[in-house]
This record gives sequence, C-alpha cells and structure tokens, in this order.
Amino acid sequence: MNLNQNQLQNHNASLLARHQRKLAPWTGELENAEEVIQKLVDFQIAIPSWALGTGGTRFGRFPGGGEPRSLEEKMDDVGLLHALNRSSGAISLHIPWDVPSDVAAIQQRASQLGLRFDAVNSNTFQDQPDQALSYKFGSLQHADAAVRQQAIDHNIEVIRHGVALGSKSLTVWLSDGSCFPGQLNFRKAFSRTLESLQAIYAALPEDWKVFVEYKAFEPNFYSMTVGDWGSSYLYASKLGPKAYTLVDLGHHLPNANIEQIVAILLQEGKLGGFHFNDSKYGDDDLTVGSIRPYQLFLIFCELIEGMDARGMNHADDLGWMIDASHNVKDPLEDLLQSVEAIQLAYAQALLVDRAALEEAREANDVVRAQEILQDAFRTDVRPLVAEARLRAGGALNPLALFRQLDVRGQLIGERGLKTVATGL
Ligand code: LRH
Ligand code: MN
Ligand code: MN
Repeated sequence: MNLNQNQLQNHNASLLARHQRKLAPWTGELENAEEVIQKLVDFQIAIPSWALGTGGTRFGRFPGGGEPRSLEEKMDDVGLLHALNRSSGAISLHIPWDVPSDVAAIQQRASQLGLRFDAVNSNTFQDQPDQALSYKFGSLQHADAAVRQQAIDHNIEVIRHGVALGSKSLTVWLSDGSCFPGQLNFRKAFSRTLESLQAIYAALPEDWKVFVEYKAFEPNFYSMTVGDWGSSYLYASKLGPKAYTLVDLGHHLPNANIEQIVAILLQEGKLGGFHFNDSKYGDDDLTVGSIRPYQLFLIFCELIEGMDARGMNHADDLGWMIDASHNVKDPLEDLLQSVEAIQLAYAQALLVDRAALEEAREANDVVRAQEILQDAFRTDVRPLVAEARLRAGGALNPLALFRQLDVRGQLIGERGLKTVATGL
C-alpha cells in the first residue's frame, strides 16, 4: 500500500495549531534551534530487513499478519515508515534471507520509495538447505579450511550483491566461538578468523567499509571469537583502514559502559556503526529507548562530541541502524517508536552545553557536570523532532496516523493473515 498524501496532509493540519504552540518556546529561546532541526532532518536511520516481521524467540513465534512475503514487500514496508517519518530512508539486507532476484526492479522500487541500501549483512550462523558444509562448529574460525573458504566465499558473494545495489559496507557478525571449556583453541580460532577476514577484506571495493560486529554471548555461551570491542578493534586494526568496529547495544556483558566504549573507538577512528536496540538482560532486541533511555542519551553525547572533534558528519560518517525485533508488537509500530527514540536522544544530546560541561569537568565540579547533562536529558524535545518531521514532509505523529489509517489492516488485506517474513 502507498501512504495517501492527502490523508497525511489532513493529519498534519489537524495537529498543526497544537504543535506550533508547543514549538513556539523553542524557536523563541533556543539560539541554535534551526541548526538542531536541520540536523534532525538530515539524520537517517536504516531499517533492518529482518525486523519487518514479528521476531520469534527460540520458544515460539506469533506472527501478527500482513508480514512482507518478499524483499519487495519488505522494501514497501520501509518505504511506508519513511513516508511517515522521513527518517527511515535506508534498508539493510541480510543475505541469504533477502537475495535480490531482479536487481534492476529492486533498484527502481528503491528509488520510487526514496530508499538507499545500507550495509549488507552476511550469514554464516545458520546452515542453508543447499549448503555443502556445516557451520555447526563455526565459520571463519573453523578447524577445516574448506569450511572457512565456504564462509569467505559467502561473504564475497554478499559484497557482490551489495555492489549491485549500491551498498557501501559489509557487516560481519559471527556466532563463532565455543560452548564448553576445552572445545576451542582460542589462539588458533583468533588467527584463523583473522586470516579469513583478511581474505574478505581483500575483496572489498575501494570505497567500501567492513564492520566487525562483536557480541559477548549467544549462541556460543563459553567463548565468542569476536566477543568484545577489544577483539573487534584488534581485528579491525589488523585488517586495515577500511575495517571498523560495529557496536550493537545488546551485545555487551551486563552494565557495560557503552558510552565509554563509543568514546574510545571514535577517538581511535575505528567506530564504524551502530545497531540500536534496548535490553534489560541480554541481547533482548527490545524497542530502542524502552528500557534505558538515559544510557542512549549518554551514548549520543559521546557520539556528538567525538564526531565533532574529528570533524565527522553526523548523518553520513557512521552507519546508523536499528537491530530490534520481537514477539508482541506490530513490527512497524515498534520501528516507528525506535526511530523516534533515537531522534529524541540525538536532539537532547545536541542541547548539551558542552563548553559549560567541559569547564565543570576541568574544575572537578561533579555536581554541575551532572546537572548539565540531566538538564538536557529532562528536556522534552518532542516538538523539535516533530518539527523536523514536518519540514521533511512526514507526519506530525506517525504512530497515530499509522493507526488512524489502519495500515496493518490494509496490509493484512493485501498479503493475508498468515504470512511470515524471512528472518530470525
Ligand atoms: C546478532 C545480530 C547480528 C545479526 C542480527 C540478525 O545477535 O545482532 O547483527 O546479523 O542479530
Ligand atoms: Mn546486531
Ligand atoms: Mn544481536
């Protein structure tokens, strides 16, 4: 389905007066309100193709109906999100869940929907039906060179798909590791993985990046071969200038100080991108900002400070992506919430008085430093984010419009109640 522009305009018209009342104090008082709004307009967050269906847990899956049945329909869903919020103008594909059959048609659809292709993701954590050798005991780390080669070849094929679509980066997440002490020689696993990554790196086009995504646990529960930011950083450094670390918020041991990790990686020029989600326990993949919004804000504070210090462009120089999906919400509503949570954290972080904060830090004024941060965090920036959406041609309240138009009902009408999207 396409979003009807008249309905969008009517929706905005009905909310406009109220919105303008809420925005007025901002444009009156905030000196750089225009700059903040423009940064929000420019900021795009890629949607993972695997989050468009209800994600299951290993205990079950409860599809909600109208899920996309093909890559084309996944793109249509992202197009819908983008039409509603004008901030979801990119899709990240996972191969082989989303192998493009007709590249020209896919590209045409993308340009109609105003989408670009973000990082492509390889998958060596599952065996595919037509696959010769198994990844049961790992892929790039495997003891058998033939398995490693198969995994390398797969990654190179993913790069090829990405090149055809206009992607500029490959994300490699490995489930490689071990479940029991004694199972794996850590040093061999590290060097085999490095060698395999080097073979993939050699196949990267000149203007591409490779993101090495780390994860502390799951599905291996004793050791993960790319288990933390330190090992990811090590692989990325040894690989070369086109390799970066990717931070998935759910991939840390409990209570890790992710904002500090971000600061250090940025400082070293090795932060490549993000998978946003939220969690209470592990890799819960919950809606961004639903559990720890303050942590998200603190991460954005470091991002802005670190990116500005390096002269990086907020919108383009890192890969921004959501990686969240679960059982109990409409996936599209969930993604609208996640995008908005990211924008709110970004906007709040843009409000921080950084000069004053630095002064307080230098003077060891701990109380003042905390006040400065929390002042920004406790500010309701929703009118600024809504204004950015409005200016970009989106809806003042995307979620309300989604419900008002019964988008899910329409998708069920088009696709059926019992559709299940490919993915986790
Ligand atoms: C692993 C992960 C990784 C995968 C995705 C499906 O937990 O975060 O990014 O590609 O989930
Ligand atoms: Mn991830
Ligand atoms: Mn994950």
